[in-house]
Amino acid sequence: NLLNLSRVHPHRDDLPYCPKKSPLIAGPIHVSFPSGLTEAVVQKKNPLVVRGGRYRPPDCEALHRTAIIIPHRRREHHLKYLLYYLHPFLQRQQLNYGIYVIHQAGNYTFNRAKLMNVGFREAMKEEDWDCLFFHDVDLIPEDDRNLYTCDSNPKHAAIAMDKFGYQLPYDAYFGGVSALAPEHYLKMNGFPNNYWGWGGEDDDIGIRVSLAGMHIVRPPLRLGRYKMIKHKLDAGNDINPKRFNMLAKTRQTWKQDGMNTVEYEIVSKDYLPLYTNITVNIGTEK
Ligand code: BGN
Repeated sequence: NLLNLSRVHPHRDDLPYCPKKSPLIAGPIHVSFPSGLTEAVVQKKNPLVVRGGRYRPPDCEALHRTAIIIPHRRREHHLKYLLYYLHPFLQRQQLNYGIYVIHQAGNYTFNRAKLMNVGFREAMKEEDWDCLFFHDVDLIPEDDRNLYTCDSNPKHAAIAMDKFGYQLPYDAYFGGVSALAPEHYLKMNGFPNNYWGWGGEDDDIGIRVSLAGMHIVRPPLRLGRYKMIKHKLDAGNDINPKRFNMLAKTRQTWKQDGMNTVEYEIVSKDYLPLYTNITVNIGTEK
């Protein structure tokens, strides 16, 4: 059982709990992409972040433990900016947090949702996280009142992206950044493993939420704002032509494909200064 495997985080008795509402939250963030940014600069600006990209507030015991799961391949440039904004953002929210980058090994077609399943399992082995944020590498939150904590139902956080005119593109949209408690994740059998290439997997995940008897919650539109780092469709992430057919069958497939069937091999796990890097071989389409 995944949840039993996780280590229970000991409470630091000497510290009071953090307040319900962090006094460090500042509201809107001006997001720009300074040239010449390096990971060394990000490290310098975040002296309390420790090995593996972990942090706990220094003067209070956090009320929430959030893991950030970032599926990744050949987007180092984006990752650097995300880390630059995300570390201070999470610290202002007084969270106990860890950042996991799940790096797909090899050149085979990208599989975002399967990488998320890997991230869930590997992160839960390390810590009793009470919330997981599944986070695209190219989305920067623009307001720190958009709390990186979980709700009683799965939460869609990236609801107002600049590329969609700061509106939800369609009612069922569940892409970009979403937050699930471990119980939610297991209840919906995690995410699908068989969406190779761009598109549809986030819609499948949204359908799973309702098939598992839950519903999507969202922060207010003025807070769930994100700036997307501009880029072209990546090589190795072609549009998935099968996505329409697959989506039509989610109701029949979700219990047979997901967390209960995910197979992969860890290639390496590195506790880097700003994040835990997990390189994984997730195989190829069957
Ligand atoms: C949708 C995609 C999502 C994507 C959003 C926003 C599909 C499935 C066929 C209906 N869904 O159209 O995956 O996140 O656009 O770009 O392609």
